Amino acid sequence: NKEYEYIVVSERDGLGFIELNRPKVLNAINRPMVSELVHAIEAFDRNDNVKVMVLSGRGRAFAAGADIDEMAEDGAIDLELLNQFTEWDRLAWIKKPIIGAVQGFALGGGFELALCCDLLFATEDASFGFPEVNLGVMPGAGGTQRLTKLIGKSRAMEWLLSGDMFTAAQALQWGVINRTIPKELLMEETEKFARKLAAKPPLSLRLIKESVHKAVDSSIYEGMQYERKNFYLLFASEDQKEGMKAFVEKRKPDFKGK
Ligand code: CO8
Repeated sequence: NKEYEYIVVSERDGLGFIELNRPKVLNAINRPMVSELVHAIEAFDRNDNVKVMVLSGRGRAFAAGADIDEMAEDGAIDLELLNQFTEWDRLAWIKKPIIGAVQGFALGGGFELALCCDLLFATEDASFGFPEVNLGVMPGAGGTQRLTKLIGKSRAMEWLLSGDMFTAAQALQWGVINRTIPKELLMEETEKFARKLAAKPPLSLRLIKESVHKAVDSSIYEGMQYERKNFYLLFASEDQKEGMKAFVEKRKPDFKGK
């Protein structure tokens, strides 16, 4: 873990933890942090001991956005040549479930990072927003697309055009997050849920995640063909045989991830 400067990673009991670690600047996401994040998440994705990942931020924010200092002087051509989002976009290809545990601010790029998670748990005092409009820019890492697909045009417009911060209660009501949790219990409850998922057959988790992603991005017909292929594919796994046999024999299944 010494290889990372801006994040902290750890692994225990089938779970991979990634914590953003620039608390003094509310975990503002600079470019090296994106590289580290993608590197760490991809490493957990390949690590057989890790079934589920948990992403959180240290200090009083999940992440207050991309690092404004870093990009303040950039020009459009600098950004085009930098092509920084090729790395970021790889987060969309991660196979294992990622649970985001959000406390404090999830703003701008920090909110976009949260939207890359499969499930979001947040403290009651968390706040979410896209303040880019107040800086003369706009989201650039999927915010306008992911939020709109998630909550629909009208609500996304309100959020994105106003730049306002919304409460966790509002985010919950609009279906952006899965649940709110009292602050002192956030990590405990998130971990409990992650453990529950980690006990499931990993191949099912992978193909369910992949199929749900497909639904966001395709017609019902196309998505259902995709779902069916994944459904059939699971019948090639030992875990399917074991899961169904265990049910018939009225015992607990012993899943192997194969
Ligand atoms: N970038 C750099 N530094 C930041 C950022 C940021 N996004 N957010 C906070 N900080 C720093 C502050 O400058 C301050 O540093 P210092 O102590 O040296 O002055 C420290 O964090 C603490 O912040 P505050 O003193 O401002 O704390 P407050 O509690 O008063 O305010 C706020 C908290 C309201 C969250 C405030 O810090 C704020 O408005 N931050 C900026 C939020 C923002 O505009 N975010 C959007 C950034 S643009 C963006 O994300 C574009 C995404 C494009 C793609 C990204 C891919 C990764």
